[in-house]
Amino acid sequence: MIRSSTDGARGPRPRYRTRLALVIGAVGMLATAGAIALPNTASAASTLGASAAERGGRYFGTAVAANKLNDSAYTTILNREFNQVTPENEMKIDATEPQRGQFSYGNADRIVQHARSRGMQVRGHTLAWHSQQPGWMQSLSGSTLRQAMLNHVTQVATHFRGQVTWWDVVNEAYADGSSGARRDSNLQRTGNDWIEAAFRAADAADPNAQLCYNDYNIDNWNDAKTQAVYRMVQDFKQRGVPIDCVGLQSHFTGGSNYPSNYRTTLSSFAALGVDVHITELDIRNAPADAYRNVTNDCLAVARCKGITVWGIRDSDSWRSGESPLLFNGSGQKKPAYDAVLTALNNGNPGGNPTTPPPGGGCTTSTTAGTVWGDRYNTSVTVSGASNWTVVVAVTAPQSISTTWSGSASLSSNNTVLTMRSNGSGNTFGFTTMMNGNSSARPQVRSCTAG
Ligand code: 9MR
Repeated sequence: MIRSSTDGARGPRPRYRTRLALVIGAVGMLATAGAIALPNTASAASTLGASAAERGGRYFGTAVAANKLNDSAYTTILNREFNQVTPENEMKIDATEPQRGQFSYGNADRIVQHARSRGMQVRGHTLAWHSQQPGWMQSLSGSTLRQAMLNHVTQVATHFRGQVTWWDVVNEAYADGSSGARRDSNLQRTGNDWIEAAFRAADAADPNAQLCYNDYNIDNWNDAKTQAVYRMVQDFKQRGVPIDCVGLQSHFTGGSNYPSNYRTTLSSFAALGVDVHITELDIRNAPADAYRNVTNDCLAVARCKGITVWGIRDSDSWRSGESPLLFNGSGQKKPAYDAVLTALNNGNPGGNPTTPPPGGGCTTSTTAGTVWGDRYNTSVTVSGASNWTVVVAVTAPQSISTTWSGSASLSSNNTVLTMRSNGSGNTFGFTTMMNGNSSARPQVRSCTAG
């Protein structure tokens, strides 16, 4: 967690280690023979991630399973559509600490590498949870369990320090039903302060990560569980427990439905001074109107930073029988996909006409520039901030060769450009080498103010 002078939350920061001094000025290239000038028009974004990034620097992400990264139909959609990733199971306690004190990060590292090398932000899921505990942890109790849990939080958050933008520090700690009580679990029985202890340990291990509480069935503002989580977050903010965000899983499957007061829930949590995230969205039979409503509700709340769907194709879903996702089993876009993309493209960029998104907001418009046989130019104009950081990704084998009018960092394969304002105005540009792919065009992944 990072404290700022206003509200304690800062927007995500890219952390590419490779910083290249790039040639300033592609002016010479403009004189190259055979150049074609493209019309100077910005168009509606054609992918979920690019459109979300234009809506106040939001993200549109998906849960990812490491064992599907070899499935090219899967990765084609992942790489094209999404600018955020949550490992579906690979960062859970049973995956990362299968034996006490022995940590295992292979599959999680694969997902993180896949995401970050393409400019996608990563949500870590999850550090402390009553479920998916390895056998050794299930058998512990009392202060031994508390210490083991805190050590787990510390070790895992330290391993991924600088790579994970948000952590689901604690997952699903409240009971369903009308009690408003904590869920009974071995962790809860170590003492009611186990949640804040986990947040403090995560904060110490990765001070720059945004720390979230994540749960399901906290979507309906009138539910006792929602109210109980709200009171916990209010209490944490009042007492200075380091919490930055609340994740609403929003599984509208298995009998749960999208509630008409969902926007009230989002804005009420946000009014406590935390960001809100829709972290595991899926909706039974994927009705276009419910997906549209969720998207519009997020866009209407400035602190709603983004939406993650819980899988790509229906066949990837934990509830595949309900066909709850945006792509069918063949990877084709469903009507819900079109509803979400249209809602994003029609959305108010700042999310709120009067309040800029705290710690986040700027918007971009991308203009196609000159195209040559082997390369092409792109310019990006930023609005809503004079100091900004924009992340743009091109699709390999394409690579970025030259940039201008900003301070540039490139990922090691030159596919992800992090451009910071350098006082030379709000439009920057870059040249992309086609390297055999003449059709792909760059996608803005995020725009962050400050
Ligand atoms: O999608 C996950 C599935 O593959 C696992 O078998 C399951 C085991 O608990 O967890 C699923 O993900 C859950 C997430 O971690 C927390 N919220 C509920 C999700 C769906 O069960």
